[in-house]
Amino acid sequence: MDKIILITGASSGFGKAIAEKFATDGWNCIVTGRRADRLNALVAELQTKYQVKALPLVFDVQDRKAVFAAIENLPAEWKTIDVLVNNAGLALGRDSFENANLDDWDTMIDTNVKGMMYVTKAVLPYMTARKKGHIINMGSVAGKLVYKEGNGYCASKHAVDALSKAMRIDLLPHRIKVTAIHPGAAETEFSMVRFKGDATKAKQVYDGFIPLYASDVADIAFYCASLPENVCINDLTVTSVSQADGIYIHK
Ligand code: NDP
Ligand code: 8X3
Repeated sequence: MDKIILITGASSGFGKAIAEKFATDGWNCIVTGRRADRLNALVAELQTKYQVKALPLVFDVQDRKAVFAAIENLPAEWKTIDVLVNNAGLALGRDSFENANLDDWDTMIDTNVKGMMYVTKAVLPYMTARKKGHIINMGSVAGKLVYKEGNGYCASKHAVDALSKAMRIDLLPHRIKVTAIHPGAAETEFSMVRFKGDATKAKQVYDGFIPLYASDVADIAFYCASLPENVCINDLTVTSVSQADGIYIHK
């Protein structure tokens, strides 16, 4: 099958927009997440609107066995994955270190760091066998600078940054590209998740400035994956015009 992309966290935000963007160019999409209803609706949209093949995979990236089972059990024609987007992730809470919730820390590290490692490890054999592939990791400006009350989330995204560098070095002999994209504040479901459903707090995050949108990040991921075989964008930080880095936002 021609051009296959696997996107984790495709039930919402960046991941969903990335699937839609690649589908406009004829890419067949494996879309993953925990919410089956959302993924099924996306698959129907991709098939009817863009006429591509699409496959939903429902698993929690924190669950190592489920990750490997889902990917190992892919039909053979879906295993020639050209692009893997490690996008599933979340922030939970915005608390000072001494007040932060231990379960929130566990979930962020297990999802953003270990989940990304499991999915990559499960997909890699199909890429190394072909000496071909592109891994795009979703970092954050929070992985470049630590901000106040960002402790666990910032640590997890710094780990994504470090692991992207590590993958890039170790995968050189296999000719696998590794791109880390580090977006600034983008209006998705991210803040609703971070503030555990508190819509007022979530909305306040984006008040008074122009944020990024999911489609912006999707366009960038698509650009990174559209370059000639010999070219790899290694690391890319992107913010809206209102933001300089993980700390300075002009309101
Ligand atoms: P959303 O909350 O809109 O989307 C997050 C996605 O991750 C959902 O599809 C969700 O699917 C999936 N996900 C979360 N936890 C798990 C899990 N345990 N197993 C499988 N899938 C999971 O947020 P964004 O689109 O904004 O976030 C996407 C990525 O971008 C994250 O890694 C985030 O840290 C990063 N990011 C976000 C920024 C922002 O300002 N929005 C800026 C910089 C980086 P489901 O719930 O169905 O499992
Ligand atoms: C999400 C952006 O600034 O909330 O990674 O950390 S920020």
